Amino acid sequence: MKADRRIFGLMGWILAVAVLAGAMPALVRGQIGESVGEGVVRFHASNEARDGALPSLCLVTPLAALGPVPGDWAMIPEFTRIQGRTSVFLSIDESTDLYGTGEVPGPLRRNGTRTVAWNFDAYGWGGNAASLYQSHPWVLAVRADGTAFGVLADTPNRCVIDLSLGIRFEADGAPFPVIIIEKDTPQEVVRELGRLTGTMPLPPRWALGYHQCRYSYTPDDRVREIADGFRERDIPCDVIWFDIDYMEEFRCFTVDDWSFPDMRGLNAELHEKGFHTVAIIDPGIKQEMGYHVYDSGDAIDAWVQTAAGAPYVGSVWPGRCVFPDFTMSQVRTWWGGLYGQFLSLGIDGIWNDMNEPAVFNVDAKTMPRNNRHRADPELGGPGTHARFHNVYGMLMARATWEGVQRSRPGKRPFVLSRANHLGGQRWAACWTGDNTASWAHLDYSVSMVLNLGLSGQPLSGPDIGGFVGAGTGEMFARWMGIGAMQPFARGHTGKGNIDKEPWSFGGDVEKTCRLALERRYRLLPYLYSLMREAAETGLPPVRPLFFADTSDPRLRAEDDSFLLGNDLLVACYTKPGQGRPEPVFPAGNWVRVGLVPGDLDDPDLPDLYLREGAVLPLGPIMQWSDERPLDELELLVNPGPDGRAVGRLYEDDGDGYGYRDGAYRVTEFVFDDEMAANVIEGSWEPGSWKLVTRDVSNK
Ligand code: NBV
Repeated sequence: MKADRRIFGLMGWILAVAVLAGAMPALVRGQIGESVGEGVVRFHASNEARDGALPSLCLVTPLAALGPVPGDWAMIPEFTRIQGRTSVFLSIDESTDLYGTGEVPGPLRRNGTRTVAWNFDAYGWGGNAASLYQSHPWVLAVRADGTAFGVLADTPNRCVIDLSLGIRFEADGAPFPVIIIEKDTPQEVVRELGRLTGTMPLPPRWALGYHQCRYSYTPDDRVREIADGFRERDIPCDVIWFDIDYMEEFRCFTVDDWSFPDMRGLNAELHEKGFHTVAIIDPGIKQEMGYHVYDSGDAIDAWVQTAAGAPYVGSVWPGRCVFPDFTMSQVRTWWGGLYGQFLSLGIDGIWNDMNEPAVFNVDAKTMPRNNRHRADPELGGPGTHARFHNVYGMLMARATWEGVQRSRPGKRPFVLSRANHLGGQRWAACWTGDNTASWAHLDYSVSMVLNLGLSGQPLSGPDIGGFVGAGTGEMFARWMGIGAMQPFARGHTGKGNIDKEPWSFGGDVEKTCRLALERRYRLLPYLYSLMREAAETGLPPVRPLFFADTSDPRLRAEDDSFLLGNDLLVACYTKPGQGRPEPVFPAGNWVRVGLVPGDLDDPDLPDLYLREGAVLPLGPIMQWSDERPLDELELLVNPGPDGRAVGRLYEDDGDGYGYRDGAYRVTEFVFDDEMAANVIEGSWEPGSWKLVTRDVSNK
């Protein structure tokens, strides 16, 4: 007995020394919880951690403590400190399903996965990649009974999200708080996430059309050829993109006047034909005296610094580059100011790439973690790159969005950003980076867009057709079919790769692509209504099947299909060959619908099913989103057992901010033997419609 006590005493000492030396985890007792909203509680590791907490970099506004943790609150996290890292653990029961974690490959259901929130230039990423370009330290959990909670690790630092046994966040740097949202449904949790981290601003309607990109369309005549290629073949398209070769030796905010002697004239021509254009801008600024961006940035000492306080120089496309320190508002204002003149060339939207930030020829593929940012006090003041790495892209997108907004206050900015962070939907849409032309990547694209939506980002999509590698015509056709049903639909491919326009794989594939895009354009009124809902509430347009019935266990891991809004089920086939498994359906009579002549017979298009009780408004096929006013609507109706069906439509003039002053209209369509169209919100009166009702129920 005595000997035992001595052994335990000795072990106790060894443990204590190990903990003090930082080699063993130390359980932090006495975590502090405080209510910060209805069903929202924030926990800190301790009083000291709370008092010393740095400002949040993902919340819209700091959250004030409103009172103690509610008495019946069940989700209590356990904080541990391990070797300078903080770990927070929440146990879950076996039947709880986990989602979110942002831009991640693999299945929709995240139980058992490990993600590392660390923005990373992941060219040609694989299915096991732990880190891609964006970081979302966020998990949505849905219990067997359909109630749900969400856990947000409020840290910008590199953060491991380990879902192998419960929910564990482990991050470097200072102790961080976690925010737990507890609600009756996953939808309410996602809406609350939108309230806390912000929602996407309503995009211009043209951004919901089809986009055509490649690295790069050059010179100007090639751009004309592509644009005419769409119009001559009657394949709908709204946007043509300029990748880095439009620049003069990759200097941002310049145009190579050999390839693009009249950029302004080219854009005017494209506008004339119904196209908008988007141009790429990277963060790496060529270190070269006499170049206006370098000179003006240098004059305000704009660059991220080394630990020794000199401008950090890294190599990217233009060679030796410096990088704007977007953590300073003065730098964001300067950067935003560069867009005025640039956009006056007739460019409509901006694409921010390489903003993890990516740096060539260094092992970490980014700048050193001990680089210095001279952040403003509201971001917590100066700090290392380790603290600001994950928000670098988000702050760049913010500077861009704000600059574009200031340059053209009457229009809605459209910005696409490769790197981003939780909350970044306020400033940029997302594409999933340099994917490959493989069936596996087509498959990932479905669950990625779903999980991004469940992580606050409603406007995302992959490079349709795959960026790296050729792929086959069949794969391209399938990809266009699915991509056309996702929020951001852009075809893109890498330098030196084969052509990947809708007509590049021959007549049959071209026909499928035309049908896929005609479907999208018929759905634009519905998609635009969903975007408005996302902007208002944070609910994404692309939703997991389990949103239709949160207590049906069959739907929880389903990621071969998704819901567009609540009313349309998109059954995706992401394997080669025509064998189609029967989709899993939520309860009710889901009816397969055709949207354009011929789509029901095309084996490469995903099948679409309309929910029982829904009215789906379809616009006419247009070659671009504003080709003509929305004066004809076909209403697809699938009446419920009571013979009724309901649908909604949001409309405004597609750009600008008139809708904020009431220049919009929400119409509710109620079918009960006959169709009634009731305007329930807004005062916009664009003219009258021709309405045609089609009952698809075969009843
Ligand atoms: O700007 C060129 C590419 C771009 O096309 C792609 O979409 C980005 O993800 N960019 C990366 C830089 C180099 C890629 C090899």
